[in-house]
Amino acid sequence: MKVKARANSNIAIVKYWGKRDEKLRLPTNSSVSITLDKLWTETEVEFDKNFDKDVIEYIDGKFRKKEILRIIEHLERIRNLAKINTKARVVTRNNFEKAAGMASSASGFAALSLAGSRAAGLNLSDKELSILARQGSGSACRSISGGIVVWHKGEDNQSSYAEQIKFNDQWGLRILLVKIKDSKEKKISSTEGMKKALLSPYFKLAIDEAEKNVKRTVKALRENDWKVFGEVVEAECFRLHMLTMTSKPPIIYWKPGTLEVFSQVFEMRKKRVEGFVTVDAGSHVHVICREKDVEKITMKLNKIRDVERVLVSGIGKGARVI
Ligand code: 2P0
Repeated sequence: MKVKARANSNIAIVKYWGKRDEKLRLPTNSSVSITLDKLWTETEVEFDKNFDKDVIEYIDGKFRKKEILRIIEHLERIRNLAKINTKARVVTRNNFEKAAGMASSASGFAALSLAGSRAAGLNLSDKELSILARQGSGSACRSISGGIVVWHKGEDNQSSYAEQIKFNDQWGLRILLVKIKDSKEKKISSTEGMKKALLSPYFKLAIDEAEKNVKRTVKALRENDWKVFGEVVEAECFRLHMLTMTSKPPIIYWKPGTLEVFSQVFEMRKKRVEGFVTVDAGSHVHVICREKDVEKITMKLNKIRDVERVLVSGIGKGARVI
């Protein structure tokens, strides 16, 4: 059977940065993310008895060997669940550049989990899909349900999954994706970066803080408390990068343009144009703001020399068959 699915990417506002089980991808802390409507991966999976091996195709680019092996490993998980041993053909494409701190593995493994499980004859619930996607890439479990999502760190494989948070958006929440020029593919993958972070002397403190920030974020969303929400978004960005910078050896993902964006966003806030910054394992900045301020912030950031473009995203939907 052949099934095609689309999954949107997500930006973490409480960050995942550390695993307590490498194989199952169980995280050291819970996290929260916003699904992005502008960035997505589409993946088609076909299982056929006539195939003698798995074939993985990436439209508009090439996968590295390591990436292909990781996708085949995920097909194995799906085959085990469906109790089949048929080989598959996978065709995938992103509408954005992969591995530049823009979370392609999140939308990628979410789309693969949905298309693959359906093509294998399974009809998994969102919770089961989230558990499956998590094993392919941690952040992918947050791209199943859509909206704003909390990933419960859980105790074991079955209790570590993500679900949508109830949120009545009175802000017109927008995410500005600010691409910094000359940011080639990131050199240190998140998987590698997380291993190095375990050696930071601040690791335990950072984990405790993340759990508190999950609670603060959920409360701020429930109460529509913009100030607290924004404070936590930025605190989390700096908690993550404090960990990367104090890793052994240190990792610095930022570029000069990243800092220039921070500086302009902080300046605008003094004039009540309120955006809050967050950065993943790369140099690009995501500015979280309200609809009323989108134009002013976008115009200002587009003037920065090191900014290539600003893309305005709303809150995205969950993974779906197309
Ligand atoms: C996050 N990131 O919470 C954090 C913040 C990047 C910075 O999750 O090893 O690709 O595949 O489980 O999910 C990126 O890490 O890592 C990520 P793996 P993943 O979004």
